[in-house]
Amino acid sequence: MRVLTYGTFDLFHIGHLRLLERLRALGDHLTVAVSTDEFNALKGKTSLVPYADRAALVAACRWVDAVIPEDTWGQKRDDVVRLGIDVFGMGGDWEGHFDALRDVCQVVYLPRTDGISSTAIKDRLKVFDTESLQSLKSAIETAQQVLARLA
Ligand code: C2G
Repeated sequence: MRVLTYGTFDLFHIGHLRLLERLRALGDHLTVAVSTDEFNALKGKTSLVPYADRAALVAACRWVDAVIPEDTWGQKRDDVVRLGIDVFGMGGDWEGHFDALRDVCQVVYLPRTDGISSTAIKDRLKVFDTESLQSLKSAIETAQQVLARLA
């Protein structure tokens, strides 16, 4: 059974890994279509990691047998037919979005892994960016000045 999925896979994390592991377990071959940087722009997403590196990281995953680029929303049906896909699978946040493919393959939505996302990782990293550190520094200086006046 050949399985297919799509995604950005920015900052490859355990949620991505657990999804790919479960999708691979549905068959004996898993193809992952990784969103190109240009397609990400269409999705309104900017990834920190460029396409070539995101694709290489996904391709290195033991559960992945092939990686192709995802350039458009509309390529899924052609990919399913061209690649002889039996099962199309996505994480649960996409529940119902791809049911139209049910005439050419099985469609499954698997529960997401809680507590992790590329967005959450980026937000946690934001506290270390120079602007945030600068405002923290000036807040500390202000507090020191107030304390000095109180002393
Ligand atoms: N995912 C997950 N658990 C998480 C985070 C993500 O199971 N904690 C799943 C998502 O549900 C998705 C896959 O991992 O199926 C890839 O997630 P993203 O890289 O965020 O992909 P997305 O932006 O949803 O792109 O045409 C479909 C799109 O390309 C999907």
